[in-house]
Amino acid sequence: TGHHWGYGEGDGPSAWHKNYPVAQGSRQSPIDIIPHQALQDRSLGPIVLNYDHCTSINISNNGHSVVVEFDDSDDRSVIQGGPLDNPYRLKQFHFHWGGKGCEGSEHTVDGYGYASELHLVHWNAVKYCSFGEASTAPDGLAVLGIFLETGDDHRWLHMITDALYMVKFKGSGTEFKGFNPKCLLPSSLHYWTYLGSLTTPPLHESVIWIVLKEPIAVSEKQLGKFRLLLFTGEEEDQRTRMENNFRPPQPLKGRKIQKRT
Ligand code: SG4
Ligand code: ZN
Repeated sequence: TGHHWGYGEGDGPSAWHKNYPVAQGSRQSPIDIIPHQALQDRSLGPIVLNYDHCTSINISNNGHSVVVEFDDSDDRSVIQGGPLDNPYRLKQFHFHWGGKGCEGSEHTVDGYGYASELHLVHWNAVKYCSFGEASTAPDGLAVLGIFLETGDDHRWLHMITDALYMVKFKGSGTEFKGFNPKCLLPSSLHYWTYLGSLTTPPLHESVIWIVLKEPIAVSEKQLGKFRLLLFTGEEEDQRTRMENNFRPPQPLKGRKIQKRT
């Protein structure tokens, strides 16, 4: 902990392995998903999202992304089914995005990226006592990835983009109650799933990834509001725009991708 990392020239993804050797490990994320290589497993059920209670607490800028945190003291907001043996509790969601065009997602599909990617991070509270403990266990986390493509305005993303001016600087945050992430889901929950890692240091190989096939549409104007955020704190003289905060695809190393249509 405490190592400095970022998305810049010297401290970006290609340098992370120096402080975090697991960056070159056997189950790193993200990956390029090649749909025709994904296997349909008959035992793989649909994913079920129970986000009926609005347990969001706050929104903040942690210097790497914008994060909405949830009350995870009970099972009110969980993901289950699909590849998961237990319900996993929603802890937070955050975004990755580019500076322009159709670059910005972490996962790619047949080599193509999307403008942004939303990650809903959940942890296994049946097997582990805390998020911290779960985040180092091979089945500790389940992250639901949703692609954002540019198109029409997204009706509900405004709830978030309208709050971004409050969290412009690294270290800033504000209350953000009653937000139900259900409104950010596409109509289909068909997905790809594989075993991977956190996509930022400490890059723990603890994530069961579930990536939805169907993207949601958001407007350029909405994405533009994310790009007004800063990687830097209020006290820093040099201001750096928060953009291109994504890690590129990592080697598959023999892993199998499964799908559910
Ligand atoms: C982003 O940097 C988030 O801001 C982090 O959230 C998150 O870390 C990190 O990405 C890695 O998560 O789904 N992309 S990812 O693999 O969830 C964690 C916070 O630091 C541990 C709160
Ligand atoms: Zn992420």
